[in-house]
Amino acid sequence: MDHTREGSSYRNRAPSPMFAANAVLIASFGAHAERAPTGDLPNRAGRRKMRSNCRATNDFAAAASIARRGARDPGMIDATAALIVADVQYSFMPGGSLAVPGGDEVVPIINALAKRFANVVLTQDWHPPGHGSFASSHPGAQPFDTAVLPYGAQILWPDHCVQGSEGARLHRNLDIPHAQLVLRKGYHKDVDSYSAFIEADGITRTGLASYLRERGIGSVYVCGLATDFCVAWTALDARKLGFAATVIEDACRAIDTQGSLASAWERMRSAGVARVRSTELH
Ligand code: VGL
Ligand code: ZN
Repeated sequence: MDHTREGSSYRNRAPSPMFAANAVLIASFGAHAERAPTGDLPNRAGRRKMRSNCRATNDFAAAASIARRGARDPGMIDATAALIVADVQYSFMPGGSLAVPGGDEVVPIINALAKRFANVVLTQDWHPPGHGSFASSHPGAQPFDTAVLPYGAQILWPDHCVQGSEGARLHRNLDIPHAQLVLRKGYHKDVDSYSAFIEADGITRTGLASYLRERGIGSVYVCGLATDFCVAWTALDARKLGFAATVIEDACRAIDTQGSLASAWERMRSAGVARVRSTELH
């Protein structure tokens, strides 16, 4: 089995005198944790979830440190989950170059939602000028045409989210000061990336899966823009990479071109992505 360095040193520590008293908890972590975390402990369901996250991540030290952090506050989603807030940027707002209908309506919903997550990742679509997903980069093409690029079919978009431009900025009313990571994607000139995990070539990784695993995170909740592109592709890749994934539908808005919204929901359903409203989350 493949242990992180932290995992090995944790495992090699001398057993504590509390060993017997904490036998139940030790059993819940399996044979690899010889020393029980201290402090308030999560309930049985929380421990079960942590154990399965551990299996997904192979990161026992991270799971143990999450357990040490103690029981969750009421209203908080458990500490092994992360909220991914996709592309709440001006290009996707009403008046932006790739406006998503009602795109600005998600901002207050996401602000409220994010307060319930200890772990929040923001993403930014972040294209260089002349990006391969822009219709303007393909002579004779119009926005929303489909082109065949070396990695497959690609919808061509109006220029949007150009690195450093106003359109690429996160909405100023987004109020998530505790967000820990701003992940940029789509910065390779010839490859698009709707997904926050894997670029559109299906191969190149952004690093997000490793980041989450190192932090003992085993499930993601995805919201933002757009439901049928960044949100859906991120949730689908999360499943592919072994994470539990949930889309919070009222905290998303869609582009919906060429049947993209219906097909995204269908692909997510068959991949085991859960679909909830923010009021149903607990
Ligand atoms: C997106 C179209 C083009 C998205 C990004 O974030 O959903 N959609 N680039
Ligand atoms: Zn884009």
